[in-house]
Amino acid sequence: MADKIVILTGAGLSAESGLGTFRDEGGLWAQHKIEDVATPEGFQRNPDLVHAFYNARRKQAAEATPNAAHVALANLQEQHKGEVVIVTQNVDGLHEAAGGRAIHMHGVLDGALCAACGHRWPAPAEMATGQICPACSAPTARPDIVWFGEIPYHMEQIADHLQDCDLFVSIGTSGQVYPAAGFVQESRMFGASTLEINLERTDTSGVFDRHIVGPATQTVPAWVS
Ligand code: BJW
Repeated sequence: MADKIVILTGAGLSAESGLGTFRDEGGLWAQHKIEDVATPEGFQRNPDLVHAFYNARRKQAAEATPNAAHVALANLQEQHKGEVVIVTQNVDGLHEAAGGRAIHMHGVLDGALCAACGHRWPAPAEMATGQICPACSAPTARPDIVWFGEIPYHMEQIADHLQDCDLFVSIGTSGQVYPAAGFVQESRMFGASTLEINLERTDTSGVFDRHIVGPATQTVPAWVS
């Protein structure tokens, strides 16, 4: 196997742990308007609605357990002779619950962020409008989630990893949201070979060198072994 591997994961990885994806039939975006729950403007308009959306997802994620794909990736990180970097778009903690490590580019469900001063702290199970920031005392607590129009976290660190990886693998993501959707081209530009693992072909499948099609709990353990 390649020396340095960068793995991008998306909602499809956690689907078989019972967490809904966004764009599949009946997914989260079929039930909620993106502009209402996943933009800073939506939060300004109706913070109660946004808190209710993330409180429900926080509860669901806390009850979920890692599946065979999370475990296989954690084992790969543990056993691979080279470096295995996981960059996840997922805001659940299932990589860590499986014993792995991940760079959370879209934030975390169990985090709170002060919209005024940027301080971050562990979120209570239920967040509510007007909760006080422990650092600056402003009533501006929000979920520590990267919404549309905001800059994802750790972009410099991720760019460095993409530049010196030998293999880039995308697992369970539709490739519709940037900048993550552009990582495959970025890694290719620097000479990496590329592999997509997904339940089905995606809009960006054409860019990848190789594909493995099927449910993550079967395809990922088989690829890792
Ligand atoms: C399985 C499976 C199984 C199922 N096994 N597979 C035009 C207008 C306005 C903005 C833009 C624009 N063009 C581009 C933009 C930028 C915008 C964007 O990309 N918009 C697009 C919609 C066009 N992006 C942003 O605004 C980002 N910020 C940004 O670009 O800043 C500028 C900047 C960047 C870098 C440097 C400097 C400046 C921020 C994006 C934030 C995304 N946030 C969300 C919501 C918050 C998190 C949350 O609430 O959970 O993140 S959106 C949502 O989509 C979530 C996800 O992380 C993200 C990706 O979704 P994902 O994971 O791919 O899920 P799905 O459902 O789409 O796909 C699931 C896949 O799994 C499918 O392919 C299935 O087949 C598969 N699957 N079961 C294997 N069992």
